[in-house]
Amino acid sequence: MNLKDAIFEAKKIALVFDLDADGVCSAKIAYEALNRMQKNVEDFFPSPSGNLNDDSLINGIKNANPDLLIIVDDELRKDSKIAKSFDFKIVVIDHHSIQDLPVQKNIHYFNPKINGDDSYIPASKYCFDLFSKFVDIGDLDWVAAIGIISDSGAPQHLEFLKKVFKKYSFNAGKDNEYFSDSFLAHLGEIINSGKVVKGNEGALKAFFALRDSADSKDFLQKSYELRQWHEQVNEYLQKVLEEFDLKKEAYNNLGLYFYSFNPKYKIGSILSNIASFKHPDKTVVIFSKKPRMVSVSYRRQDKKFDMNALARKSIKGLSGAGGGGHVPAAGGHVRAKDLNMLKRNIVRALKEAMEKNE
Ligand SMILES: [Mn+2]
Repeated sequence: MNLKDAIFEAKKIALVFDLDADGVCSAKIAYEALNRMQKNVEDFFPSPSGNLNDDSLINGIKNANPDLLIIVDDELRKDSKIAKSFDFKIVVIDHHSIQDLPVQKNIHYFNPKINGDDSYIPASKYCFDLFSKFVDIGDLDWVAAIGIISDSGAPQHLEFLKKVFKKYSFNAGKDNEYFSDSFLAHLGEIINSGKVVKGNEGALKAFFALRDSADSKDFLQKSYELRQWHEQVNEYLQKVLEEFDLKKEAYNNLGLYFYSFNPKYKIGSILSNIASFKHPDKTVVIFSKKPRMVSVSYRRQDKKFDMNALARKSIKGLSGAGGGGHVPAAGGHVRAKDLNMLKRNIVRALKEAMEKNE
């Protein structure tokens, strides 16, 4: 399928994107590219990756009634309700796992892994490259750079990032591997605070601020409320990081850390990133407990074990559970009452993986 033709043929386009900064930046790039092709997008659906089964999402799309649905930075699996419910054209532009791709005439999948490209390409950079083939979006390179840095992809895209920082004279910070203290990392954190404080609604707010911004300065001005959220989140995060050090459950023979908490904000993913970069040779699993569900973040920065495989394996047999992601980082969710079962599954799966490695 030709992406350009599919866009030109479409009369009503809706956009689904992941809640994090890479997802929001991918949505901005897709939106702007479509706009420059004289195509307007009217309906936006932020939705967490691996969770394209949510009834409110399905109903929202039904009501929007598009003839082209574009999904960015979210993995669409063959068992997803989106795949089963709709027969209009669906384009997925993603960089997550491709092991459960839907095979349907109306679904067109763009993922670098399909062509055997195993290099790590965050979705915003992949969107940027894909749309750049037929529409001029060169001025959105800084948006792609935010997505790269926020999705921990800087080491794989150093040349691109160096060019962007030089072009705009942005402060690159001291961390020349992950750019974690750079100006664009800061913008990524501001975008992420939408998801962290208000979930879907906050991600949508972050998207609108970015969508309506001509450049990075403009975005800083338009994101006033998000920046305040960011400060609140940071304060809370420092407190929880101290608690992680004191209260984590260590399985020393497995090189495994568990940490459970009742989060005030959705910081599980950020917390697991920071904790795992502090302990790159440990498998760090964070459980964010809510009344009925537990969100899970799996991290292993030295890549000795595959977190996508661990996430998928550990939820097997648990109903209402989901999970998946990348080799160093994955996420998932289980029902609260299955938490102990999940922990046992993780321990068992890690033991098996260790034995295989030996
Ligand atoms: Mn991503």
